[in-house]
Amino acid sequence: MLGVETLAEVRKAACPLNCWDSCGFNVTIEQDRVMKVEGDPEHPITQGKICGRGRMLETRTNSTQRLLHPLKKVNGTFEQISWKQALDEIAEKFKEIKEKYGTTAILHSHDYANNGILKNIDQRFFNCYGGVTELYGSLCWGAGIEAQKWDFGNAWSHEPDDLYNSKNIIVWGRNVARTNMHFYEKLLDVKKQGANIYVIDPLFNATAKIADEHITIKPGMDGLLAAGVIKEMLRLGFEDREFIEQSTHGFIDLVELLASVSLEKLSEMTEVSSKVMTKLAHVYADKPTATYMGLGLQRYTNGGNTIRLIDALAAISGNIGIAGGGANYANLQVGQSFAFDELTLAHRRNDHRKFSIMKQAEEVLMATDPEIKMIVVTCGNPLTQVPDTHVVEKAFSTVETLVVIDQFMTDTAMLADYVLPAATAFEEEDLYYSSMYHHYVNYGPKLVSSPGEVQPDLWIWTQLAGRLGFGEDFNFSREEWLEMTLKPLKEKGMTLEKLKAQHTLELPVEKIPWHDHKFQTPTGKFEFTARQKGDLGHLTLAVPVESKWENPELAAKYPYHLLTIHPMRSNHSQNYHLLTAKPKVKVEIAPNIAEDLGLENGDCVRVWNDRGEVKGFISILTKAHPDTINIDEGIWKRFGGSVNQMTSSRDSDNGLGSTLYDCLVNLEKLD
Ligand SMILES: Nc1nc2c(c(=O)[nH]1)N[C@H]1C(S)=C(S)[C@@H](COP(=O)(O)OP(=O)(O)OC[C@H]3O[C@@H](n4cnc5c(=O)[nH]c(N)nc54)[C@H](O)[C@@H]3O)O[C@H]1N2
Ligand SMILES: Nc1nc2c(c(=O)[nH]1)N[C@H]1C(S)=C(S)[C@@H](COP(=O)(O)OP(=O)(O)OC[C@H]3O[C@@H](n4cnc5c(=O)[nH]c(N)nc54)[C@H](O)[C@@H]3O)O[C@H]1N2
Ligand code: SF4
Ligand SMILES: [Mo]
Repeated sequence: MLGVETLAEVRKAACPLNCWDSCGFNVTIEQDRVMKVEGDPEHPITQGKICGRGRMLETRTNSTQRLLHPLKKVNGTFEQISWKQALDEIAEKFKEIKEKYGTTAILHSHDYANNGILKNIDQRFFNCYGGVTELYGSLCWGAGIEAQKWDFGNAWSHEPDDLYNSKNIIVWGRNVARTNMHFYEKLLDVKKQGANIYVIDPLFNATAKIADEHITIKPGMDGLLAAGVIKEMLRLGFEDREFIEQSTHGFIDLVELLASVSLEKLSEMTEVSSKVMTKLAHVYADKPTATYMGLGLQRYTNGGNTIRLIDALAAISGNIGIAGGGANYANLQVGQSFAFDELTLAHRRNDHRKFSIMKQAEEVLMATDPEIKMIVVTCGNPLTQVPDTHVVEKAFSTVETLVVIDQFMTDTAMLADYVLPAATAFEEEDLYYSSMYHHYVNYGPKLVSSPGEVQPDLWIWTQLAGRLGFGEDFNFSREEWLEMTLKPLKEKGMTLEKLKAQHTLELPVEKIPWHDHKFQTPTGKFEFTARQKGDLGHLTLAVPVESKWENPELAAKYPYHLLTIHPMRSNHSQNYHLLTAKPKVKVEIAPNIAEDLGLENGDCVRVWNDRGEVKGFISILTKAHPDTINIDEGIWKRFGGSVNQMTSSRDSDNGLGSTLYDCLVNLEKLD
């Protein structure tokens, strides 16, 4: 055994997954093979603990299901071809399309499956090519980011350890124990020290179990709950007058809005008692109170307004810019630390067109001048992840040429004309960060060789650039690329060399954002009314489109509210095919639905609406808001998915977010 042990080596690395936590890893390697992925105990935030998705990266890397060679679809079946043939043919298409239709006849459809900074080089490629049709908005966090830009001028959060300064912590629509495990660890810690934790969520999730109080709410109604709490704070005289008078704009509009509705009406609509609203008014007044919002609560047609009303609550209670407070949603300061312009060369494009990420499929089908002739997919699986799957499938299967770069034969790859096999994170060097939670950047070295003919995305772009005549724009070593991204940090003493030696570096961010009350809005103040947005800039009491208040007929036909939250053991669609041979669709229902329909655990059911249907097996939740159903997102079509058969491609009130959870359905038992 001794001989075997000496062959193994433990190297520090970083998690590449699109996740709040951006963990540091210790990876065991033996004979050019990843053996085990564990947490790095020396990482300042993640401190040696990682989740199952991180550990599964070993399985993903070593899986026999990996794509190993370039593939081309010929007469409906995939044939293995050489890289030379694949790249020559794809480059030829690029040239032909540019000549005949213009560069925007190509759509770049992508998401952020890998947080490596060099993954953004695909944008450099498309810009140097001349500028293609790109996506705007985000399925993930778009409505909330835009909302905070209107209110504060930017979306910044407090540093993780500021939690130790909070007296009260409101976890608002964030499934912390499942999606943000190091924040959960800290919550356990501060709870021991006496902080009070409140969880506001339609589902009684694992975080609710450790809360002092779980507040259940009708999905999509959180803005109205915040309005009720503000109303109570004003009635009780709890508002921070000094902050409101000196550092905010548009307070009078908010007061007028709240005068137009009674607390009883807000209670009826949110399905939260007015007593709870009064209680929360006391909690917000008992400073410092920190608000930690999740992304679940803004995936609604009223999502931007929801986040803005919660921001307003944090503001009027004087919890902005103070230690232990904050309206914490995301932390764009992290991403803003790097040199993206230099990496992506946006100025090089001559032509440009933008499609909404939510409605990309409809836009492809409707596009004229020019029509979309080719779609290139990177770091995404739109067939399972983009709403309204039927339309997505139609658009992606009718386009003349579909190129998918991925590690596995996903639902999207199945439709492709060319599938190019991409490396995993352990097979290439990169820097990893996340703008969601903490402010450390991690270094991920290349640890093992790729199997088969697999190549990193960067190699693919470099090869194509060479064939298209802008190879010199890609003539850099990995080291040079990485140094390019770190340029703005160099003067602060943060170099690639230092990062490689320390494996992680703390980025220079504001730890307590807005402590000087200087906001990045047009007025320089916190804006209850976003001055430059006209009518849209006013707060409203909007509710989800798919609700009995907006659409009683639809609600009569489809009485249940469908959530499709993030799965425990997979990052979106990435792990289901590796977890078991036959993953099952689990339909979680509130106890009242089981009672009303006489359902038992394990019953086979159909869930449907006008857009589509999914079949699965019942699991009755012990506690959940009445009439609520959840099916975790991410399941592939071949396993009975995707839940996005039923979701809508509408966008949020501010145009930049998805409305994935704004979804009514019906449910019936099958024999
Ligand atoms: N295990 C796991 N972790 C992940 C991911 C994953 O796929 N799997 N994905 C990562 C990514 S990309 C993201 S964006 C984050 C997302 O992280 P989260 O925001 O934590 O996750 P979501 O699943 O989007 O939803 C979070 C919570 O919102 C609640 N919710 C839904 N609608 C409402 C509402 O109207 N009001 C309130 N108050 N609550 C509501 C849900 O019940 C759920 O508890 O997670 C990251 N971490
Ligand atoms: N119904 C519903 N839908 C949702 C959500 C929801 O909560 N409910 N959540 C939304 C959210 S928050 C998000 S962030 C999106 C996520 O949407 P996606 O990012 O499309 O989802 P993933 O399943 O992570 O798919 C990423 C694909 O990229 C591949 N990949 C991984 N690493 C690399 C790489 O380095 N290079 C290349 N070329 N490919 C790689 C993976 O193998 C995988 O097939 O989904 C959204 N869709
Ligand atoms: S998925 Fe998130 S929590 Fe899990 S190891 Fe990666 S960064 Fe950490
Ligand atoms: Mo996301």
